[in-house]
Amino acid sequence: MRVFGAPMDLGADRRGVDMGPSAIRYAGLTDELDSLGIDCEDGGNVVVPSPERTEPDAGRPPEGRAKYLGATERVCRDLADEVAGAVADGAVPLVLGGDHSIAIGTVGGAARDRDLGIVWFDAHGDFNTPTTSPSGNVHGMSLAAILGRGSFADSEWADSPTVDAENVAMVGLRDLDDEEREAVRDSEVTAFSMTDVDQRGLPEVTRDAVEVAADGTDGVHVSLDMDFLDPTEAPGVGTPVRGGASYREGHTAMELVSRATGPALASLEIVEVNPILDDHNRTAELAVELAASALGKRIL
Ligand code: DIR
Ligand code: MN
Ligand code: MN
Ligand code: MN
Repeated sequence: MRVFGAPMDLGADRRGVDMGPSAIRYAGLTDELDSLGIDCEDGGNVVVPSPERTEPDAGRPPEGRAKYLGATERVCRDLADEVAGAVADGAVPLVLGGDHSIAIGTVGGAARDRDLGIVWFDAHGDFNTPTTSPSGNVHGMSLAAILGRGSFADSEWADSPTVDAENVAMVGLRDLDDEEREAVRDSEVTAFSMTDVDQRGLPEVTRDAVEVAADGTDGVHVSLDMDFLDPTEAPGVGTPVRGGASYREGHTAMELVSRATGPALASLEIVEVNPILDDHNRTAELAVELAASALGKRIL
């Protein structure tokens, strides 16, 4: 396992998620993984320019708005190279965010030489494009970018990731923009909202999601936006939304991910931890616990 930090906050309005990787390391990530017997090295952080020294309109899309797109592309290209390097060395990459725009880099690297499916745990769809986004924030567009939707079809990301929409499952949705909702409905992705979780239970939904991602692929990438969890458990996130997964549901989902994917867990990322809004680092501590569950830790 190789850990990378991506202290990225160009993709979101609120400053603070750039401190996410530090907070998660401070919460004891590598010690926890060591105690599980996982051989874990820390590859350090990718370099992210500060917004004060970055031109928001550089790399502007032909239509619509995507703030800091040029700088985001550069960071994601670097991250993709690091992640692909880890994979080439036989290590499973674990990327710490940073806002969710970094998923473009993580997946770009993780899927460079293989077909991956994705399970995307998130309150949000991250399915906007520059023309549908009400905010212009790239963290709300990252899954659409990964799938090359809209104007992202001609963007030059690190490496065109080998991800088919039919192998993407979203879990935990409860806050979609209007056009984004239509885009999710019209696409080939499988979307499980919190209504599905309420009605069918998280274990069943998670099993289905993993099956979608694993079907015919070489492995599964798990992207965990900490706002998947309810803000009572994870208050330190960029954009909290009520009605999320409970503490136990979070662990159950991650345990099922590891049980169901086994050696096929290709890569993992944990994003949107915002220590400024947190309560004594509990969200980062929860991120460490959830990483451990996803990587095989069990109560008994
Ligand atoms: C909103 C918020 N849908 C947007 N997205 C967030 O800006 O596109 N994604 N918070 O994580
Ligand atoms: Mn997200
Ligand atoms: Mn590829
Ligand atoms: Mn989110």
